[in-house]
Amino acid sequence: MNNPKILTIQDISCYGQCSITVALPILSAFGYETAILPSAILSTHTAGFKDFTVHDLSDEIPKIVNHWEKEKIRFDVLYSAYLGEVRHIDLVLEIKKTLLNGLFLVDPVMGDNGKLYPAFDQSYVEAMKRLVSQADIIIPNLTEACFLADVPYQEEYDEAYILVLLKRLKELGAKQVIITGVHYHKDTLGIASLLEDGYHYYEHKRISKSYHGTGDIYTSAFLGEYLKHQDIQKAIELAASFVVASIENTLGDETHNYGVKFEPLLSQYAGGK
Ligand code: PXL
Repeated sequence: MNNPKILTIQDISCYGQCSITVALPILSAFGYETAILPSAILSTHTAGFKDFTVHDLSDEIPKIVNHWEKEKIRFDVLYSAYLGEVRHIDLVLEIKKTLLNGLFLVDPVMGDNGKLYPAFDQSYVEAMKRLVSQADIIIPNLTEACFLADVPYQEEYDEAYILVLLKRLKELGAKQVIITGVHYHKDTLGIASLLEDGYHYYEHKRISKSYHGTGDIYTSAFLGEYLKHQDIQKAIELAASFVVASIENTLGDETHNYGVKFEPLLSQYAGGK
C-alpha cells in the first residue's frame, strides 16, 4: 500500500507509555500519516496506577465523524485498541462502515495475566466479539484470546490448547489471528498465529520482567512492518524483536515501572518507509 492513511481509535492515557502515546510515534517513525480518534482521556493507564481519572469522549466522536464525512475524509487502515466502553465498540463498527476503505486491525485490549482490566466486564467481552468478527487481523494476548473464545485461561498448556483458541477466534469471523505471549517452553515466549496459509509459531527470547504497554508497542510495530513489507509473518517477527529490544532498554532502571523505553530505539528501528 502506497502512503496508507491510518486512523487509530483508542484511549489517550496522558501518562504511562501506552495506547495513542505509543501508536503515534511508532507509526510516524515508519512515515505513515496517522489520524487519531480518542475514545477517552485518562490520567494514566488503568493497570498500575490507583485513582486514575477518566473523561469519556463518546459524545464527541459522532460529531468528529460527521465532520470528516462532510470533508470526504477516508482511511486505508483502521486500527482499534483499548477503547473503554461498549458504546465505543459500536462507534468503531459504524466508523468502519463509513470511513474505511481497506484494512481493519483490531487489538482487543481487555486484560492480561488471566484477568480483565478494571474498566471491563463480560458485557464488554461480548461486544468485543462483535468487533473482532469484522476484523481482517486481530492481535489479542493470551488472556484476551481466552475471553473471546470462552476458554478458561491456563498458565500451563500445550499447542493443542492454542490451536483451539486460534480456531475459535477464526470462527468468530476474524480473517487472520495472531496471539501474543504464548510459550511452550519456560525460557522462551512467542507468537502463535492462524494466517491465510495456516498455523505458525514464532519463538523468541523470554525476559522475566513484564511491563505495561508492550502489547500496544507490538501491535503498532506490527502494523508499521506489515504496511512496509506486505508480509504478515515478517511483520510478526520484526515487531517481536522491537518489543524485546525495548524491554531490554528498560531493564535495570528500577524507577521505570509503568511502560517501556522504546523511544530511544525508534529512529534506528523504523527508518522511514
Ligand atoms: O496498554 C493497554 C492499555 C491502554 N489504555 C489503558 C490501559 C491499558 C492497559 O492497562 O489501562 C487505559
